[in-house]
Amino acid sequence: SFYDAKVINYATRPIRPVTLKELIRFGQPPLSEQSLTQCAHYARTELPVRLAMRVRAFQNLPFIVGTNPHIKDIYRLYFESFDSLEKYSDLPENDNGSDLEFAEKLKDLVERHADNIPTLARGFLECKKYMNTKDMTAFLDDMIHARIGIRLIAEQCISLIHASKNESEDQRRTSYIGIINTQLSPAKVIHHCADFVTELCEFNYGEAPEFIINGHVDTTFTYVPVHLEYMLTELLKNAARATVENAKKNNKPVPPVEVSISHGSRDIGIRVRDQGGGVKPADLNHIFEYSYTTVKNEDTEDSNIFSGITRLAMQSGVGGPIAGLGFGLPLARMYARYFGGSMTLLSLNGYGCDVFLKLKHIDESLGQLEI
Ligand code: W6P
Repeated sequence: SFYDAKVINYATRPIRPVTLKELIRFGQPPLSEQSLTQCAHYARTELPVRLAMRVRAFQNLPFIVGTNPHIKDIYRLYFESFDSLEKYSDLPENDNGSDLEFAEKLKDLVERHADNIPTLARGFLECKKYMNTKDMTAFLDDMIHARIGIRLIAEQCISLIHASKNESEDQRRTSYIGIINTQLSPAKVIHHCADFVTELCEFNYGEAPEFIINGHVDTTFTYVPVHLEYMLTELLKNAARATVENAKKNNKPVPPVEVSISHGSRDIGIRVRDQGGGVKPADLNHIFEYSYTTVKNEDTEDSNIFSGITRLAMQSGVGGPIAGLGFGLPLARMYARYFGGSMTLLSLNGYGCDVFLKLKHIDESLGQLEI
């Protein structure tokens, strides 16, 4: 049809990768009309291409999977988003008269796609018998990776457009460039996440481990704060859960979780060390798989890889039972890898786990940024 041809036309265009440098370049203060125009132009031309690629990915799923109501919902959402942004893509580069209208469109897009991941998870849970794990993993990896990029572009653009429309003394003083913080303190983020996890843990178990934060606690770097918060919350939740459950099992006091920070020449390192008994060798290779969980599922004997999803969806609210290893860890690692970092788990079976989070910092090369 006419629509298919249009989607294919966009989906086969090359994409421009998103990097922290690129996102910063658009918002380098003082925020000029020109840099804003460049960001809006990038979003207007790039998002329809990326959305069209997502539409194609859904169209390439096995037919029966595409008929699942959850999956069909998300497919429709991508199609409608492509359709509503596509008309902006051919505006001339310096037509910024409609920037605010465009920013509103982007906000709507970001909000409407907020629950995509749990919805997709539910859809694939229902379709697991029609698709093998490898294809499903590849689809989800690709989808989630693309989603991170799409949201970064949209949110950076929204943020810069709004900053430019109400430029105040206040905004010029902050260390933010759009959604990026150029002076993000890992220690502060760890404290914040540890407080949240402590509350969650005390609510669920009546006790929580102490979090010890040491190493380069005064360091700062350039990063997307919400990404770091997501990764750390996920790691601290898992460390705390293993620690408390292991202590209860052995009738021992709850040992602390140690979080160490390093500022290396290439990356910021964060090591989360727990004494939660470690991960069983049989589970070790599955820890970063979608919906694999070591939490025992009481209501079903289905130990399949996707059995954790329904429970995960119920647990997503604050105060609910502490999450297992559902979508949380694979997503956290995806965020770590997005800008060239890594997340590695090492287990001392019977004692505890070390998780190494490494994030590339771009601060050294910022001076050479060509504008
Ligand atoms: C565990 C399992 C795990 C996953 C992620 C982070 C910490 C931990 N500790 O036992």
